Amino acid sequence: MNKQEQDELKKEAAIKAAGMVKSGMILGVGTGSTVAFFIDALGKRRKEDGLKLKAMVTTSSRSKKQLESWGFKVGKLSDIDHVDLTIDGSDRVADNFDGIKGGGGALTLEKNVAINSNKIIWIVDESKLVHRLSGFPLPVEVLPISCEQNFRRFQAEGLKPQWRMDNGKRFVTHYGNYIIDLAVDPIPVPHGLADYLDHTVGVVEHGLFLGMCDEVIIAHSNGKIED
Ligand code: ABF
Repeated sequence: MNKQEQDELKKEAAIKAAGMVKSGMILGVGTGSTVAFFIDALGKRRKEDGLKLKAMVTTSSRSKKQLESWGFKVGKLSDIDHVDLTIDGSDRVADNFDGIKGGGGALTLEKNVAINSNKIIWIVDESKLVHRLSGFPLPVEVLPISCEQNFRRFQAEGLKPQWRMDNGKRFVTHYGNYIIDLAVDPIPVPHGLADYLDHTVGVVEHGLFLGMCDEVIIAHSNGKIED
């Protein structure tokens, strides 16, 4: 499947998701190339159907900029009580809807929005589907103050750590942290690894989104949209 065909699939999944948003909702909008198509479709609904949301939060400055270009007012998560529905992308989705996210570096805010959302829908093309979490390095956001120690710790655990790089320098997240991508593939026991990372001092957040997603909208290469 070439990029244009993949983009077409992403667009179809995004349009279906945009149709599920109702006026009066507090909406969470994620990050990524599929979500970018979702934002355009949402903007058209605002323009053509008069969609009016009660509030909106997003998970990255690039989504915020695109939403504002459509005239949406984007608030802060700390200013709202909860999110009714969050629409986001994902890097991998397993049969049980567990996911690997954070390929774009926004995993910390993505997880904070997700954990405060009543419902989560991921929009993906079929290339993201796996039977068990695999095929994509697991992003781990780490504090700079102990990042070298944690890198060595992950190495010793056989987690195959790699620094996320950006133009020859270490990628720096919105919060001034680094990302270590763990090339462990497949992830043998996702909950076990999530628990290990949750209890590793210096780890800010990781890209294992387990038991959080309620629905996946999948665009298949045969043109079918599966919900
Ligand atoms: C985002 O969606 C990130 O977690 C992830 O990197 C991205 C992947 O989506 P896409 O393939 O559509 O860019 O939420």
